[in-house]
Amino acid sequence: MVKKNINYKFQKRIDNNIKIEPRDDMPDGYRFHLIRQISQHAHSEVIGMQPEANWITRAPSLRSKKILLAKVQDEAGHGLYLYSAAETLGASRSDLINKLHLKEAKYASIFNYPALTWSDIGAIGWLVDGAAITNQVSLQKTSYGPYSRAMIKICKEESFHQRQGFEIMIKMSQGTKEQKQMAQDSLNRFWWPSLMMFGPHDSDSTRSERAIKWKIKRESNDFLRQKFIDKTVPQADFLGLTIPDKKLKWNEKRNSYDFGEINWNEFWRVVNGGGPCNQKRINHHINAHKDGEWVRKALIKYSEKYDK
Ligand code: BYC
Repeated sequence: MVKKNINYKFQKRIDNNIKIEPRDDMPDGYRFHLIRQISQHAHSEVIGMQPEANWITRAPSLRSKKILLAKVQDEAGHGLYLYSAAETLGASRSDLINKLHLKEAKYASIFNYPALTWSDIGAIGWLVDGAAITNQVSLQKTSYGPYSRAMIKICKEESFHQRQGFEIMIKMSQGTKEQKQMAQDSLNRFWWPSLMMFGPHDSDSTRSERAIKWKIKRESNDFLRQKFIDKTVPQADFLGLTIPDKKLKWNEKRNSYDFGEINWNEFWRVVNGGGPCNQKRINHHINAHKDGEWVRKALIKYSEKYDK
């Protein structure tokens, strides 16, 4: 009876768009759903540093090196805001990281694809950050206060990241024939995995129903994917590049683009650990985490000594 009452009151707050804060009563299901999503989001930010960091030493100019360095640092910051938001729900950061290392927690499938050329760094900024912003703008209105506030700050930085990527794509596509070909090749490889970032079709999205009821998610996977396609196709036209989808066509009636079927077998294979770089990404994270152990120990000692 008491539990029923809590759930009723809670849903009423959600329906009235009142943010839920860490000390408020909340159903266990809401808490666990958020810890799962926020921690996976945090893992994505941190694992997402790897393909880009791979190019810091090879950036073609000092200017592009400084910008890329700042972007990769921003991603680490996003991870920190998000782990902190998960901690406000009672999760422990070391547990969350442990789950990542044991492959019990997911992170965005896109980061299991390699960044092979400099123009891949452009495509990542343009498409991957572009897709991430489309999703995260809607998450700014998520029902959990700390997550929603983290999203506001993250979106400001992500829009700079998207422009960094688009600037590289402009340079490459207006460069030599070979450079334009490199830009096209990056678009060919990153287009479909970027569409997969939005998750499975709504009909296969097991988490959506509760997430939408609790206003954790404000828009569905398919809605956001369509929004991203509609805004990105004109950008590809501007670059003079071709989106690798023969079925892509403007639909007057829907006022949107129709597009081809995503390879869902590939999506689930990559999500479940079978992508080109899954093992490499996790190994790298495990090693970096071990290397950083002395820093964590030193911080604990310092706080035992001085933070009384
Ligand atoms: N990759 O029921 P569904 C960035 C999983 S990083 C892997 O639709 P949900 C950046 C899903 O977790 C930005 N797994 O789930 C960083 C679920 O698995 P479990 C990353 C995926 O949660 C560095 C199952 O499939 N953004 O910007 O309702 C450099 C069923 O799916 C994926 C976020 O994390 C996927 N693509 O919806 C550059 C946004 N899709 O947990 C850029 C926050 C689905 O049941 N997250 N799965 O085992 C979300 O908005 C939602 O969690 C999702 C999925 C839309 C991703």
